[in-house]
Amino acid sequence: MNPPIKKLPNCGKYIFGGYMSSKLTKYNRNMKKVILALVIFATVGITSAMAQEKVTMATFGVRGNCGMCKGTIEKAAKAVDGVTNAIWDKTAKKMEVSFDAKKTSAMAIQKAVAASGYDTEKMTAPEKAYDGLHGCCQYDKDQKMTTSEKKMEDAHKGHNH
Ligand SMILES: [Cu+2]
Repeated sequence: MNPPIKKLPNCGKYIFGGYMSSKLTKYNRNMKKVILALVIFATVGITSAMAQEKVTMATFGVRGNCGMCKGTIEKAAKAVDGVTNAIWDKTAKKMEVSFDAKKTSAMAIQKAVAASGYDTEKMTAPEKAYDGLHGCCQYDKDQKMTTSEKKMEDAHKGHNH
């Protein structure tokens, strides 16, 4: 790998010095390349982030029981084109989604989730899909879920004021 070093009497030092400095320049050139690459990387990253559509977030209620439900619900939502994230809260029976509003809508995501067997705030799961769920996942159809609009009302249900 080393470039051949010519062995000339009394000149060894110079040649070696030249070799070292050429290595150093190479190193500097490589550093420049690395820095340039980083700058390009950062620029491309920033540009694409700016070009990216604004992420829309939505929250809606989804019924379900367990971790298996969570998997199915989130998978169904994420399968919708434009959805970037979906998190279902087992306790609150609530779904949080992030999506590109140019590609999809909260309603379309609710439809997809319902089609997988789970009732959402606005969509009821088809009987067939519900029946196809694992026994432990067949949630109570009257199960309370956190709804985006009726949160206060629900919280105040049971006590009069
Ligand atoms: Cu389940």
